[in-house]
Amino acid sequence: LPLFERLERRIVDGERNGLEDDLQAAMAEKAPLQIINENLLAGMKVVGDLFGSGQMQLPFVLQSAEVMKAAVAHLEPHMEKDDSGGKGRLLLATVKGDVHDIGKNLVDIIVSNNGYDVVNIGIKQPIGAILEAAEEHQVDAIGMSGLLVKSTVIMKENLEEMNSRGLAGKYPVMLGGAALTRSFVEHDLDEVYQGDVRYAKDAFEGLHLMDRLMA
Ligand code: B1M
Repeated sequence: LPLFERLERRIVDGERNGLEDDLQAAMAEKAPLQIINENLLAGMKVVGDLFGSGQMQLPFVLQSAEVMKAAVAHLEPHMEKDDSGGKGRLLLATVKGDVHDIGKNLVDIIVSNNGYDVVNIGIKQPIGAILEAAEEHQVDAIGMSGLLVKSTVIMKENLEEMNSRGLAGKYPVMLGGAALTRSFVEHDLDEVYQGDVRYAKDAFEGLHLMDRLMA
C-alpha cells in the first residue's frame, strides 16, 4: 500500500510494527496535525464503523486505539507550538463511567500547543472531582468529553450540579464527543445550564471556543 493508505490501515489493523518509520516518512510530506486529521482519524472512523456493525471485536478496537495513541505520541513533539501558557486555563476530563480519551487528549494537545494551560484529569471523572480540580487549579473553563450515549445524560446532570452549587456564572463549559450533537448542547443543555455551555465538534473548534472565551 502507498504510505498514507498504509498509515490508515495500521490504525484499522492495530499494527504497530514499523509505525514510527512510516510516521517519519509521512512527516517529510505533511505536517503532523495533517497526518492525524487526514489519515489516522480516518482509520479510527473505519474502526468505529466496523465495531458498530459487529464486524470487529472489542480487543481489536483496543489495539487500534493503542496504535492511535502511539502515533499521536510520536507526532506530538514535532508539532508547531506556542506552549508558553498564560492565555487561560482549561480543565479537561472524560465524564464518569466513560473511558474514551483519544479525542479529549487531542483537544489537550491542540489547546495547550496554542498558548493555554490545560489541566487534564483523565477518564471516568465524577463531577465532584472535576469541580475540585477546577477550584484547585483556578481554571477559566471546564471541558467535558464523553463518547457514550449515557455520557450525554451524565453531562446534563453535571451541569445541574454546577447550577445547584452556584458555579454556573463562574465556569463556561465546553462539551465534546461523538454522542453529542450541536443542537443537543446548544439548545437542550443550554436551557439547563445557567451559565455558558458550548459544543465543540473537534479539537480545533475547542481551541476557537477558548479563544472566544478568553478574548
Ligand atoms: Co468504544 N464505543 N466502547 N471504545 N469506541 C464507541 C464510542 C461507539 C460509538 C462504538 C460503536 O458502537 N460504533 C460505542 C458507543 C455507543 C453508544 O454509547 N451508543 C462504544 C462502546 C459501546 C464501547 C463499550 C461500551 C464497549 C463494550 O465494553 N462493550 C466500551 C465502553 C467503556 C466505557 O467507556 N465504560 C468501549 C470501549 C472502547 C475502547 C476502550 C476499546 C476504546 C477506547 C480507547 C481509548 O479511548 N483510550 C474504544 C474506541 C476506540 C471507540 C471508537 C471506535 C473510537 C473512538 C475514538 O477514539 N475516536 C468509538 C466509535 C466512534 O466514536 N464512532 C467507540 C477518535 C477520536 C479522535 O474521536 O473521541 O469523537 P472523538 O473526538 C473527536 C470529537 O468528538 C471531539 O474532538 C475529537 C476530534 O478532534 N471531542 C471533543 C472529543 N472530546 C472533546 C471534548 C471537547 C471538545 C471536542 O471539549 C471538552
